[in-house]
Amino acid sequence: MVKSPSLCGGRHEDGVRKVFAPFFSCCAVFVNIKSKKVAQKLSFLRNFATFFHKKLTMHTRGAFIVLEGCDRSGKSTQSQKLVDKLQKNGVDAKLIKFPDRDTECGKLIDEYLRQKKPLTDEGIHLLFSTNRWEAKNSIEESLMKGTTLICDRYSYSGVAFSVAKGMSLQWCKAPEEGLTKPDLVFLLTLPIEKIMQRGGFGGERYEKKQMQQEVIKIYELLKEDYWLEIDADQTQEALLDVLYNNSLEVIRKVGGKPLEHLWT
Ligand code: T5A
Repeated sequence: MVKSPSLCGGRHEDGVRKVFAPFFSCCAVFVNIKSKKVAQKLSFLRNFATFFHKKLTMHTRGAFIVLEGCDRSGKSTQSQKLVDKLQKNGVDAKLIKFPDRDTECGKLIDEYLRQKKPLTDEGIHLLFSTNRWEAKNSIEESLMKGTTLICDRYSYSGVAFSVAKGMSLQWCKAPEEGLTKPDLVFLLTLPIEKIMQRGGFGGERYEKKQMQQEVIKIYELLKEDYWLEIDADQTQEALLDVLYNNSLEVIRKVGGKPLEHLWT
């Protein structure tokens, strides 16, 4: 299975670093000031101390994990549950979501989605993208501090919903270029009939059968090797287990990996 989550960029790792990093630094310095002869004899100890010093001071970042899927596929429910479960198990994790309806630009998006405000397709597409650019710095700061981010929708929603309306794929991807690339994308899939039976479907602008069917097709085009398609037609508990186990694996793997950026 996976390494203990407390060792995956969590608070405990910081504690271990704080206690042992100075110790190994002292070892390295102490071994350095010994006479050449002794130092030669003890060179293995210096290498050992330096190795562990590097290991303990190496930067460990958080993972960027995105949940995508059609409307009502259960993304918000599972994103919250996943963050709760990670936190309970000692992982430094935080929930973010797009659109973020609380920013100035998010308020315009909210009015558009609730059919209170008309906008051109291009206009709303760029607003959704701006909403993500507003958060880019804080996303990267959190990840570099070791916080794992669970993100409810991201650029793939932006592209899928706009292309489903008939816009060009290339045009829609362009404003997303340079945003932080996720380490893992979960695509929650569910037959359209089941989606329509779920609570609240039909209230917002895009919650229409044909639109959602088109969105599913575009997601298929966007899939890459860091995506994992998950059958969302299962109990919330069973679904959470799948998401949690796969998230832990990625959190363990991203450790010292640099951040990458979208579609470059
Ligand atoms: N959009 C978004 C764009 O066009 N461009 C963009 O760039 C972005 C980011 C709003 C719209 O904006 C579009 C896409 C959307 O049309 P939103 O704010 O994410 O996006 O929409 P919400 O209405 O908040 O969320 P969704 O409609 O996407 O629903 P979720 O989050 O997938 O589903 P959730 O968790 O709210 O669950 C829906 C219902 O199903 C039940 C829940 O209790 C709830 O009643 N449920 C289950 N029932 C049975 N079994 C399970 N396993 C269940 N899990 C949840």
